[in-house]
Amino acid sequence: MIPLRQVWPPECAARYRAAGYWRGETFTSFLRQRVREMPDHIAVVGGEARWTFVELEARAERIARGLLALGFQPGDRVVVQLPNIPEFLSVVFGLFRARLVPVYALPAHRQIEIAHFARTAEARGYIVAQNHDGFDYRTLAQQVTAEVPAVEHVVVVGEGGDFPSLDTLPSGEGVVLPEDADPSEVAFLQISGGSTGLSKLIPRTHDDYIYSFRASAEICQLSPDSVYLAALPVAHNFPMSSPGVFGALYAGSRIVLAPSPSPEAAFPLIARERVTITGLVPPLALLWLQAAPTTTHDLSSLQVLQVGGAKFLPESARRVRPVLGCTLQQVFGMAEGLVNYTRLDDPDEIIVETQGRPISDADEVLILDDAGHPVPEGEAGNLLTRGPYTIRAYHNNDGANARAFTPDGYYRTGDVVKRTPEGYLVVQGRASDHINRAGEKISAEEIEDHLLGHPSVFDAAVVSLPDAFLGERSCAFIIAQGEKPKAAALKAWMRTRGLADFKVPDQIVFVDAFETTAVGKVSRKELRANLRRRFLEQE
Ligand code: J2J
Repeated sequence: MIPLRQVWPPECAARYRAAGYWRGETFTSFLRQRVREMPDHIAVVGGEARWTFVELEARAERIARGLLALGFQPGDRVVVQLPNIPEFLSVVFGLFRARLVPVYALPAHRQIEIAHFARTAEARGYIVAQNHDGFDYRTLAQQVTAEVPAVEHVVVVGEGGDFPSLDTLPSGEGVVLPEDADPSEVAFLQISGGSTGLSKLIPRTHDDYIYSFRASAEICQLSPDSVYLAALPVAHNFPMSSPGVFGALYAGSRIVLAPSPSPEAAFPLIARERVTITGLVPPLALLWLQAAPTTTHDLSSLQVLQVGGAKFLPESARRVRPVLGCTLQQVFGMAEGLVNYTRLDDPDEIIVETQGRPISDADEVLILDDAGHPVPEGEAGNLLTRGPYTIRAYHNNDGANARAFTPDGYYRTGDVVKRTPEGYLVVQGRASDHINRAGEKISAEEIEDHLLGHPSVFDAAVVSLPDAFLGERSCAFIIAQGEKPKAAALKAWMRTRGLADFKVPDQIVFVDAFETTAVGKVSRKELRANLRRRFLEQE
């Protein structure tokens, strides 16, 4: 087995270790530690299940043995596509125990995305739930294995049908579990928001990721008395690590998995489990603010509501304390690394007006103009960052690496921010052309590519438009060829492509032509900006 690596320069790595950011822990070793300290503490609640730390570890070990007995080899990558069910945790800790490398897909992903992750990660396995939200993932697994034959093993949580199910894995008696990982190894591959083209894979090490969620748990003041509600899909980096389910388990807190983030599903769980903290994207926070005043469920246990993934506007932010009676924490993070938080004891103005400051003193932040020079303090510029939990390279993607990282290892976030005198960041917008639809990032380019595959589409440009509820919605400007299709038909066709549903354009506008300059075609970026500006002026 050749473990995947994420390379920080040796002197940086040495500094991060000496400063105690990287402590040599792994996912397996920290779970072991909790089992020793608090074996019978309920760690995971979801559906009917209430698992103690001992049970979680025992289940993970059984899965680890079963997967190795099935034929996986340590080092193999396994795409994991599970909703918010307890098995998400037993499966991923099982993978870590077997030294297999999870690749996290969202429940919304479909054939095109999963096949892309499987190919890019060279995955040998795919673990799905039988069913979620009315969708049968076994059908998707059939399609993916037909398209990517290297995916040899599918395991289903629930009834497996043609595939083995988690409950009927071989017992693996006699299978010797491998030694624990080197903490500097890549533990898993996370999915990028995908600002250009298809999503990139983000290799995160035990050292760096555990530091980020351990420090996050401290910032959020988690303790064994805390109860974290995973309302957003746990495969997302935010509910996974900021502090998310892993930060909560690290702190010995209890995690509760909500099947959906809607007030109808989440409020009764908050009341029953006495939830103290949860995280939402802005549109869901708005729904909660709307539903809370008339709910019959007791939400008084809630101490902290985190909001992140997209900009939470100050007018909405101001309503959180009066309506929900808890502290708002703004979270501005990215799966590539850097996470900013407002602190729980910050003055209201900072909590309402800013997206927080970095986790770590070792997070290096640059705010540069387009020519690469630092902007005067307090002015808006492009955010670049490097530090003890920000990656230096994507997995297997030289082109993206050349664009996204500077030669001295800074990650170009694509976000445009200002810094306050206190060192807090205020997100102004972004330089890259993606749509942040309720926290889901959609690449304009990826959607344009699909639209161009339709016989009646001559050209397409996809832009974000402001949306009162979603924050941003996607709008496709289309030049038709031949007979102009109906917008609804075009959307329906997009739905058949095997893409996550959130990528289907919210709005379609037909235009006769795109502008060109005297010199020739304008850049796609300018074209999108112009279309967007003119459309908004007309409204
Ligand atoms: C404005 N834009 C934001 C915010 C993220 C914690 C929280 C969120 C993510 C996440 C995450 C924003 N205001 N509060 O991984 O650990 C936009 C920025 C950023 C991009 C990253 C975490 N919070 N954003 O959203 O990888 O544009 O991570 O660069 O999905 O979301 O998206 P993603």
